[in-house]
Amino acid sequence: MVRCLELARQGAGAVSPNPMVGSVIVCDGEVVGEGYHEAFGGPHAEVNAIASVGDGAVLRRSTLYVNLEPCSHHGKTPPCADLIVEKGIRRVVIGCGDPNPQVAGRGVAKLRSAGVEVLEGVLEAESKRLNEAFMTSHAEGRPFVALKLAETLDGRIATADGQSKWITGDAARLEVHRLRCSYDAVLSGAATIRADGSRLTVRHCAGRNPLRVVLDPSLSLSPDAPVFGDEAKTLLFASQSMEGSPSALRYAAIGVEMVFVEEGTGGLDLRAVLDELHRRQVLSVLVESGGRLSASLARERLLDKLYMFIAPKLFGGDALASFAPLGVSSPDEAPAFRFEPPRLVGEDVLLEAYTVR
Ligand code: AOF
Ligand code: ZN
Repeated sequence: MVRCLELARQGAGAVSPNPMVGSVIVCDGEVVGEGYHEAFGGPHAEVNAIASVGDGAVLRRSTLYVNLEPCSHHGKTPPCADLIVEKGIRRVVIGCGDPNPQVAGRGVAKLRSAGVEVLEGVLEAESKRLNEAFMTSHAEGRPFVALKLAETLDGRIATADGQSKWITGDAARLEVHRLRCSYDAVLSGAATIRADGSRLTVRHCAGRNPLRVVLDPSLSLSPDAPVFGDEAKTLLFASQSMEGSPSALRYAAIGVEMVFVEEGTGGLDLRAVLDELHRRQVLSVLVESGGRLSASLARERLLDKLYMFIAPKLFGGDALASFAPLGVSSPDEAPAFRFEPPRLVGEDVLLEAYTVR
């Protein structure tokens, strides 16, 4: 199963909105075949693994390992559960169930009713974690939302003068670009984009550019801003009241796609933004923004994960905090997180934390 997960990861950045899946075939204690889901719309992991074993007699004596329940539906490809039965594979070992309502247990049921021995839940937590975006998208009906912060030891993202370049070092910057590749979308607000001259593209490593999502309620950014450059697609969210305005027409003229949503108290209605991204099959969003948007996401309990790059520096209490006021009066009201083991990235520390709900 460890090898399945390793294989599955090779599909990162190429399979969304489908899950990352790897499969290994074992006969008499030896790996005789393997495969993974390589591209969206392409053959599933199980199909590739089975195809890699030429000999039908070997398959009939083998166990198939896969990190996600085999599918039972006719999608862009025929059901993998049927293929497994047809090939006479006797035993299947599964990492975790498939939350896709078209599958959701039916894959396992199909296998069992055909007499295949099925073992479920092997490295289940690791399997769910690998596809956390796919899982959240099905379970919550919205994208998985991660917030990236580059801050000082005292939780500051800019000096009192508003300077934020550069808090963390080169290694952290490279790591952020790697993160961008693995997310379907990168989201930021107009003020941060203006202050940083952000492009929100992947430049320090090889990989595809995610969709850029810009929140600019009053369409204040210039259409010439680097974030609208044509090296990646940008989706611009603005307030409903801007629809048909002269500024909106200027963006339309340069081919930037706009979505108009209602405005709440602290800016655009974030649930409406996430709803729209979900409709567009965006499974995961990496937010790289300022303290106001970070606080709104935390307040509305929309954060699934934090990536905090912490620089060994102090800016002090007059500098800009990573979160605007949250209105937490007692510790038990605070949004709470669970740390992953910390990791040194160059001279900085990367703390990953998951929301505890
Ligand atoms: C994959 N790759 O290796 C497995 C998947 O539209 P389709 O036919 O490609 O089906 C997509 C669904 O199939 C997907 O949402 C998931 O529920 C299931 N399993 N998908 O893309 C794979 N095993
Ligand atoms: Zn399948």
